[in-house]
Amino acid sequence: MRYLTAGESHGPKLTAIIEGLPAGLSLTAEDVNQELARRQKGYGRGRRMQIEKDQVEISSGIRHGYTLGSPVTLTVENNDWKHWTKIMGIEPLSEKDESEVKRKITRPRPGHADLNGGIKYGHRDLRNVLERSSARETTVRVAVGAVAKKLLKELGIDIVGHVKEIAGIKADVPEGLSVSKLKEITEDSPVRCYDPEASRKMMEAIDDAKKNGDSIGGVVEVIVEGMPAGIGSYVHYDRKLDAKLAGAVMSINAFKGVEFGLGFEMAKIPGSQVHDEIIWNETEGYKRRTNRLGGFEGGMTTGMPIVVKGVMKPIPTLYKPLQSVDIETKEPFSASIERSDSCAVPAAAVVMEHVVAWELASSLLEHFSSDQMKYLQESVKEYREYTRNF
Ligand code: EPS
Repeated sequence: MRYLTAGESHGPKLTAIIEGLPAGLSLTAEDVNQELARRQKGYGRGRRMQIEKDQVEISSGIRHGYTLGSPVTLTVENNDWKHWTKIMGIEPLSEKDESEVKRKITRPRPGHADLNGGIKYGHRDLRNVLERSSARETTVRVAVGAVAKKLLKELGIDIVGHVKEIAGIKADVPEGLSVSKLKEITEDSPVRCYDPEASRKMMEAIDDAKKNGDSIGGVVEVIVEGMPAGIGSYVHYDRKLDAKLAGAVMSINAFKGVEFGLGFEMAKIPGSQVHDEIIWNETEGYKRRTNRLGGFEGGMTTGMPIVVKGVMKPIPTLYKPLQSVDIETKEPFSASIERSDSCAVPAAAVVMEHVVAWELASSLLEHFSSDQMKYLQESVKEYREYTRNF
């Protein structure tokens, strides 16, 4: 399976095309819309989220509620586009409009794609960079991931993303909590966090950041239950599934690091307290007594829950901007101020959930190559049986 996305933050719409989905997967616009609504929530978002009410239009690949096996096209309109039709117009500008729209962005924001993107594509109006590098693109990535989540669900695989930490405030989350419990609790939290006391402090930290014209980041975690063992491979670097997941997580806007299980903590403790002992019982087959490695050994799933964390840096668009250089005059200036969110970590938890869902769904289709959901389900069932008795 593969997909492409297209669209600018203030352009008419965002588009994704998914190719390689099996036929016979039940899918409706509502399946996607409920995930888009989850991404739009979260304490700390700016005004843009009040303008948008993200809704998908599915224009190919589905008939009467089921995938056909042909490419699926998903589009989400930008409501804000109507305010940007001149600035972001597709057609050449008339002379009159040109003077109106001329205000170029020439002061790159430190930490954003502005300067490097301008250098790369030769854009002297940095709007040409920031429109596509904006995290608005994560909208259609969630739409794509929603389709993947539907496929995982039909294979008995459940997934959740939640917030572990914002601005150094850590959530107290009991170990081994089930995905369904985490979902139930975090869905009602304004910061998508299990711990109510930490949630309160996180919201205070967001208020403070907003007051100070600053932004804050955090750590999000995705947990997946039900992945069979042995997906991915140890035989070649580009077939290691944990490596693919790490790449996918790092591709989310503003993400700067990834950890599996105990992650960087492993550097501090001996092997006897890191590796997970192997056990077996008739009903469940092979298991690990603990899950410190987060569901991966040798680039392959162990059959234990996948536990992966990602760190999101504070958003680089600051109302109290840092110093930058005007690319026209080369004079030092404060960076451009663009409308922004003071904290998008709760939304990022939803984005990461969907990005991980996509990688896992793709890896399953690679392993159990199938053009029909029915055969995919049968193959996975048979394989689970095999791994239990191996
Ligand atoms: C973003 C800036 C803000 C965010 C946006 C990402 O948008 P705007 O420039 O329109 O105020 O709200 O996020 C989204 C639009 C979204 O859907 O998540 C940026 O510069 O990355």
